[in-house]
Amino acid sequence: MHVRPLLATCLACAVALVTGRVAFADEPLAEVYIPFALRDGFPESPAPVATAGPLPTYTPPPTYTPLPTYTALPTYTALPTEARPTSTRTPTRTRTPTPTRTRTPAPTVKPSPACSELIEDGSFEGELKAWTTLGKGVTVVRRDQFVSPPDGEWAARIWPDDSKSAFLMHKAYAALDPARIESATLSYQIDGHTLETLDSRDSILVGIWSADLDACEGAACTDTYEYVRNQDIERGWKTRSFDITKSVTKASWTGGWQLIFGASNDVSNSTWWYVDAVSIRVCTRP
Ligand SMILES: [Ca+2]
Ligand SMILES: [Ca+2]
Repeated sequence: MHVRPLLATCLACAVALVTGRVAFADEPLAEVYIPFALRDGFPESPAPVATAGPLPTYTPPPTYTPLPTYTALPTYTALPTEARPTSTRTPTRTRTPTPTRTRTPAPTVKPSPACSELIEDGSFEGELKAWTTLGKGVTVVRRDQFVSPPDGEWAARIWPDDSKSAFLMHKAYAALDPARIESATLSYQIDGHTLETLDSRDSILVGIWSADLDACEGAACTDTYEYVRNQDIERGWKTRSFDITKSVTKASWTGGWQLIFGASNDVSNSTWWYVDAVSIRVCTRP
């Protein structure tokens, strides 16, 4: 048998087997290939074919479960330090030292300064014996219906004429030693009266003046302690007091010093003054 035809036949058979058609009528076969099993006759019984057991049940692999996403652990935060409570223990009481008693020294007994009165007849009860006057209109008057002296029965009155001035001056003293003078105080009582209706027409001054006006000039000769104009008059007796230490110790007044009351009137409507209880009290250091 030739191989080529046999292959063609077998191919046809195979096609027939596959397609279910028999092509034997159209294509004569020179030789039909018969398999050895068929050529040798069919076996009486087919060889038993091992029966395949049931397939094992398919067990699917376990479903893959993804691992949980890694979560970073929280950062460790240190626990706060516990505040230590402040001790409430009461501090130990400090003993207050007892102050040392200081012995108070006994006060020094200061001897009283010796004081004296320089004005002679300051109450004018002796009719101007220690006084001098300059100009007209200075006199002493006794208590009557017009005047009531505060000291004794008499007082000095200074009543210049119109357009005139008048002065009442106590006798002079030499300058006192400033190192020895504790104080020098001038005091007096004064009562002014006026008929003047205009301001600053009449006036009176009270001061300590140089006893030698020719030895000094102008304001350097006078220390005025009071100056009263007619419109400033307060009716009734008024007490005045001044520290005149600087005046009575003034060495530049070579002729000494003296107390002066000086009044002045203008052309009309005169003004007059009563003066009493005049005093200059000087206290010296022991
Ligand atoms: Ca008097
Ligand atoms: Ca006048």
